[in-house]
Amino acid sequence: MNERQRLRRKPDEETLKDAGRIIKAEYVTSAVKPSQYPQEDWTEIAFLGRSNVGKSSLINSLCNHRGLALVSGTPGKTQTINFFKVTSKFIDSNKEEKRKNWYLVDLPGYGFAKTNKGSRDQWGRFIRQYVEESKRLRLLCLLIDGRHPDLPIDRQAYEWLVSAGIPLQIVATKMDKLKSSEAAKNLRQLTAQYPGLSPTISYSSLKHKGRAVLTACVHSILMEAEA
Ligand SMILES: Nc1nc2c(ncn2[C@@H]2O[C@H](COP(=O)(O)OP(=O)(O)OP(=O)(O)O)[C@@H](O)[C@H]2O)c(=O)[nH]1
Ligand SMILES: [Mg+2]
Repeated sequence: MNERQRLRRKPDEETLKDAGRIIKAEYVTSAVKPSQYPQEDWTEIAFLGRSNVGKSSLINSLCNHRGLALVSGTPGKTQTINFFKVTSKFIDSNKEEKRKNWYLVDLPGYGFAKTNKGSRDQWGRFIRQYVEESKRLRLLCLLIDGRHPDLPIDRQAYEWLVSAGIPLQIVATKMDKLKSSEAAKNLRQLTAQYPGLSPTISYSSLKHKGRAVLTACVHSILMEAEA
């Protein structure tokens, strides 16, 4: 784990209050190779996780935009790298209001059992190429189902991303499905086994819980990118 990936503190109330909000989000393009990536020089923040982990739901919840990313009952829906232009409004370190455009990058999910070997290899190539070639990727949010904190496939993804040197934030999804004692235990486990920029963020897209904390995390990266 390098300096950019080190564990930080959980944001306090003051930070959350000034965290700002996402005021606009729209789909821009889908890509399967670098020549198709959009060209604007905006910070990119990517979202990745096992297929069906709740990635599209979380993107819609975070951006407060139902229908932005396609939610489905059939795993393996997202097969391309999808770029969304997002506009955020937040208070910067000088207490001034700022608007900033960035790309939210929706990466195809991994571990879909029915995917054949050809598609799995293609998945690896897409992601590897994106992660290794994108010059503007500043944070990758790795989504892990809060009910299943120790799946080997998530460990593999985590270890590969750490070795690729990308700053990571772990986000536990579908937390509304857990009792509070189990939720606390699984969050502790996730933070201990998968260190990231800050402790694992607990998220429920159904209840929009965790949105302020994740927004604060994303906006702190945008502010840093500006500095
Ligand atoms: N209860 C609950 N259900 C959720 C939550 N997030 C997602 N789901 C459900 O989980 C299923 C998969 O959600 P998606 O958001 O499509 O998951 P995905 O990771 O984008 O899936 P693929 O793109 O197909 O790999 C859907 O039936 C969602 O309604 C959540 O926070 N709480
Ligand atoms: Mg999806």
